[in-house]
Amino acid sequence: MNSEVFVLKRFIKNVFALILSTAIAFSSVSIYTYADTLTENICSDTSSHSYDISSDIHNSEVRFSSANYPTLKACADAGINTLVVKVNISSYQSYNGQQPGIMPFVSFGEHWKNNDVWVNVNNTGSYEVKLDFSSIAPSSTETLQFGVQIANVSGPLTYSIEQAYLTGESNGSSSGGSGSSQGNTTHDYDVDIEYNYAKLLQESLYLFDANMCGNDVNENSGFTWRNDCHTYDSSIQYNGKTLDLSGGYHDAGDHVKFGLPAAYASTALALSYCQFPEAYENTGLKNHYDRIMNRFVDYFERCTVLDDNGDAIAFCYQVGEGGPDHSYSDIPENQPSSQRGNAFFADSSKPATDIVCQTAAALAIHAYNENDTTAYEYSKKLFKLAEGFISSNSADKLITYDGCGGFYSGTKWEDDYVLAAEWLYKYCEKNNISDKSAYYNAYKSKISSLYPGWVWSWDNATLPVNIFLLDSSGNSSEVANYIKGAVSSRTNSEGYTYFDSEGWGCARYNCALQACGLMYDAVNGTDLFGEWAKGQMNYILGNNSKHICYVVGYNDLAAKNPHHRAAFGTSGFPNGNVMHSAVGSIVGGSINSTDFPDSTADYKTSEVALDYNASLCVAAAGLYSYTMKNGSEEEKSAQYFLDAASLTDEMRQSVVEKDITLNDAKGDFNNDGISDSKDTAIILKMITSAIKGNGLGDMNGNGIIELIDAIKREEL
Ligand SMILES: [Ca+2]
Ligand SMILES: [Ca+2]
Ligand SMILES: [Ca+2]
Ligand SMILES: [Ca+2]
Ligand SMILES: [Zn+2]
Repeated sequence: MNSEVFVLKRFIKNVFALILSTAIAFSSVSIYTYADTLTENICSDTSSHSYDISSDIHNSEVRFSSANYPTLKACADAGINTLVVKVNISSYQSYNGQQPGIMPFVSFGEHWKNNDVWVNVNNTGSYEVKLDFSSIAPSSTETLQFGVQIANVSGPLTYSIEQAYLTGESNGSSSGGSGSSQGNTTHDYDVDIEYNYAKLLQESLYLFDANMCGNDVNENSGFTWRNDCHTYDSSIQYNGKTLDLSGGYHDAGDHVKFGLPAAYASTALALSYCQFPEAYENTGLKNHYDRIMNRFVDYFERCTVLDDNGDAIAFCYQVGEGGPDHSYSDIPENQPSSQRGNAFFADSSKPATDIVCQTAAALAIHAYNENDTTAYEYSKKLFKLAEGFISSNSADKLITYDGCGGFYSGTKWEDDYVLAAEWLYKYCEKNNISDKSAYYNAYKSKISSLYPGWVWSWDNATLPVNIFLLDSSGNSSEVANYIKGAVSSRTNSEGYTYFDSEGWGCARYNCALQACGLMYDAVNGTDLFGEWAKGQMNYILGNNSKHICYVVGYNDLAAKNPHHRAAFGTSGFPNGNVMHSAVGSIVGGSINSTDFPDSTADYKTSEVALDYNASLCVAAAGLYSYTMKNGSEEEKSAQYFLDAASLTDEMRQSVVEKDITLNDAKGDFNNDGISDSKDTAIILKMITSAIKGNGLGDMNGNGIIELIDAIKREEL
């Protein structure tokens, strides 16, 4: 695995907002109102301007304002929903080999939003860019500016704005208000698939078994192919204290224990049970859920460093590092401590307010669900630790990238802070604890500025914070508006709604958007998103033009080559010869199913991860509940979970027993094109692990995997 190619892993494009303080801006304010009142010119200065963009800025932006439409609310009231800008670029250079591009945007209060619209610039000339901003905070009364940013350029840059205007042109295609339901957008591809969300939920929990870490994996993982690993995490130093930070879960196909996605995954899992308890209780899955959730909680509690008074002074937000971990390319059980990397702690010198708050939220929701007083105490301690960070640092110094930069670089902590405050409040209210007023005040201090601005992810909780409001001061109706806006502007020709962050994890974001729609309905007693979510999930299960199912092991159409080193069972990228089936894990997938190669080497589309499966769990649980309430008799009867015996068989099946094309004539069992000692190692592993290879590794063809086969491979 090449560590360099992981540098931008799961990085999201809206980080451009961060660099705006250094942007160059000029403003043109003369307003011409056309006869058609829905079209308003907002730019009078069409002359060309030249800039010498210094190397540390590499972008330039122009801003406009409109006296008639000074806020997003004024736009929404008048039916204005689209910004159109024509930019003529007469000279530019790309910055550091990166792709130059143009982004139309709106800016209001502290917010900067472009709905991820980006147009590549590959030549000089004229470009027209459009931004449909109807889903962005339509009730905001903060001062509004419109603009375009030209990014990834270095000077000299010369361009003019030929035209900039506002229109109501997308009215016809944009969705209605929060009152009308979002119908199914997918097509029927006539595929014979069972749409069983109970089985889907049951299997999706097993990703957590595949990713268990510690000295008790052997006895706890549902997969026989997982064993104890990284046991040396039990002795980690922090300021003279020795901490046992073994346990928990690997992040993805790699083995680092990253803070943000673990906090997200446990938050999502706890919310799935909180909102849809029947999905676990009616299907016999509560025990498995408990085993997974308790492991997260136990790990987070041990990651919390207490002083003699029992107050939290630090929180370990990461064990292991991407660099050394990605230069190691074998199963977790064999990873030496020399390729583990360091552990990282949030404390007064390195506040990681987003991670600490998101973890506090997970613990608070778990405490609320299970009446777990210890989890509540730890949630409270972590929230207090975060409040200490906030009171002694300026707002822009409250996130650290130490150890996780380039992998999970958080951009905002206020969302996580409010999510934690909401659930601490709910726990206190349920248990008559007077501390609830402090949590209410914390919530109140931030909630009105937290507009839904991106799908729910490890970096952005603005959708869920506006679903679980404590009063009417949030942006509840904008949750529904945001989801409908995303469906209208981000749906492919097959009806699948995609979010794409540099190509990573489309299916995960799709499930997270489903999850938000289904939770919104559950909280508000509405029925806006059930049919739409069902169509999306059925697409994921194989109802698409390529007939590909993105959930490993769910059916015969399922992806067979997830990027997951433990499942590889061997070193390298054993495409086609993945040894173990990581049943239940959802791969990243692609924007269009026709672009999905099902290859271990294409990790942007094939990797699996904690946050991916947690999003899947919420959506699957929500769809189970929705179907049992609203489905036809046929749909309801398709909802059943597998009995323990058949589940065990399925879970423990090895992919090499299936119809994989083997390349064993040359002794190249991991399909990396060379026959070498790695292939011998596969034979040796098969001898000791009782995996039956259907011919794989049987060099002398006598039907038995034995030492002589390894020797024959070595003789090649
Ligand atoms: Ca053990
Ligand atoms: Ca955040
Ligand atoms: Ca090989
Ligand atoms: Ca043999
Ligand atoms: Zn491990």
